[in-house]
Amino acid sequence: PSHPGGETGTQTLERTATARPRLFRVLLLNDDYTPMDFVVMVLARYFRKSEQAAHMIMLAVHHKGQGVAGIYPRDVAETKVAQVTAHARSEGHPLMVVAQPEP
Ligand code: NFA
Repeated sequence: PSHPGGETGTQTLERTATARPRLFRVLLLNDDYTPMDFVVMVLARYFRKSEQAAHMIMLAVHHKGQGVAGIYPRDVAETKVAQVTAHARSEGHPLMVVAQPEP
């Protein structure tokens, strides 16, 4: 890169901003009390899943203990965790949602 000032001694190497953000998984954790229909609604509304996909993911969480609702940059993932947690608590459900960095 050229330096119009013509200073010597240091040089900043330019690099096009191609680094991709680290991605985070948003996980839903199973519990014994949150209604299945609420989990399906969450997957459809906050994670843009079809009703059919939402139902399949809900059942996978129910049977396996946890499952991936979506994968996003950190700020998006943390916002979804906060929004879904607030919605669940406002309806009295214990649903747990967490963000976890992709390996
Ligand atoms: N296990 C819950 C029930 O039987 C349903 C559920 C699924 C909860 C997925 C949380 C996550 N009502």
